[in-house]
Amino acid sequence: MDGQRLPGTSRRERVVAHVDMDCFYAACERRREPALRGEPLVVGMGYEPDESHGAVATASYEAREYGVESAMPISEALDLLPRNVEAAEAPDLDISDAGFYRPVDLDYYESVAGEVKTILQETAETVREVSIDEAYLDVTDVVEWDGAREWAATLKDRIEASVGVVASVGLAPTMSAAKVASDYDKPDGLVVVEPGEVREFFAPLPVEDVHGVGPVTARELATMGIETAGELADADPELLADAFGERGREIRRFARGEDDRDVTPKGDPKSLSRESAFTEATDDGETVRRRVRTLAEAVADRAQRQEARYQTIGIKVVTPPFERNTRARSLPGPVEDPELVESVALDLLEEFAETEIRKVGVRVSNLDFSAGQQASLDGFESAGEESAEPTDSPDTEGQTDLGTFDGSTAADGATRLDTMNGQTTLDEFR
Ligand code: DCP
Ligand code: MG
Repeated sequence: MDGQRLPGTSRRERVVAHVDMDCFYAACERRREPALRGEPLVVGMGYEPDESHGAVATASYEAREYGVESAMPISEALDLLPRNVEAAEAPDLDISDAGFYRPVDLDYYESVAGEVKTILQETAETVREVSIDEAYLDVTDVVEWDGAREWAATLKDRIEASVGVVASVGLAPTMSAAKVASDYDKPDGLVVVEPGEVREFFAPLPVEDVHGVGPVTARELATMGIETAGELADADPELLADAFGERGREIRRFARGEDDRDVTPKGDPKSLSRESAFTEATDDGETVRRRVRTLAEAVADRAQRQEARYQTIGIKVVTPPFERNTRARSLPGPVEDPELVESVALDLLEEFAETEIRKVGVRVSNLDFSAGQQASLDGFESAGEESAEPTDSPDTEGQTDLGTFDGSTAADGATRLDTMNGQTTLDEFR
């Protein structure tokens, strides 16, 4: 959630996954034109058939063997890898050393990316999308290190089977290590770096692989005799601070595998939530209720500070080992009412009386930010008609299941309703 810890709670080592699709634009082209599979394929920005202008957006791994790479001018790519159609006609060219070229079709790639992201949102509690083909997932609650490889293999299979493109996945206790891990064995990679192995994993890698180190910093580090992440990890922090300021210390920390960043969804919040784990799972109702009251207060306070009103109030209950249960209740209209957050949360919690619980959370969603804006703009009191989101579907007697507790990053507020395990699942997604 937001990384802050409440007093008396513990935080387990996180499990972060980084998912990055292999030669994504080329993979999309192959999905709709299967004859391109296994062939050298170049996707060009500004590319036109029979012309040589434009730049390479991506190249399939077969085309990369000819030296074709992203951002290269198409004219240069054509020198390395002639067009298939031309090679077929030219006596001096060998068709087996030629490739296919296609222009970029971003709308199509975005639709494919949307299918992948839907799977990711369904898989993980928190998803941070960082580009069209890349996302971080916090999967601390759904996977343990013992089962990490199998979990990632299942995710990869699911993406390939239902979307038809291949993802490389890295799992590690930090975002920066997970990113390097997903890139480590591309294509079709699956690399797990367990806690305690991060520094060893980084050590032999070039400094460019460390988060925050670009080509310029890498060149400067090289002049200081620092070429690998291991050398950066062992470098004198004062020297690094002299050369790069505070950032110098930071890249050293990243090279040592220290990275406290939390996986947080991007964009406007679609929900506000707080959660908290018990040091040991408990079935003591009063202990759990007390924690839920604290969380409800914290969430209501945050909503107030952000001038957000809410129409849905929900809880999350995690039972051992990692089973997530979410319940929510929708109100007829948006409110700002801390006492209601507490009473609804406690009410929903009753279903779990005498259940052993390891973690609880409280969330408000279906947010409406219009009140504050309108008041400050024209002094009108908002009745909430201008809600930023469409209204949630009605709750079925508290049985509504909020698919991703805090992972909704919907920019357009699209709301999907489908059925899972016989319960209504309400899943906000992009
Ligand atoms: N892209 C682009 N121009 C670049 C780099 C990338 O247009 N200079 C586009 C095309 C890629 C997509 O973004 O398909 C994703 O970028 P990646 O860096 O993830 O590259 P790929 O997915 O193509 O390859 P990889 O298998 O290395 O991830
Ligand atoms: Mg990629």
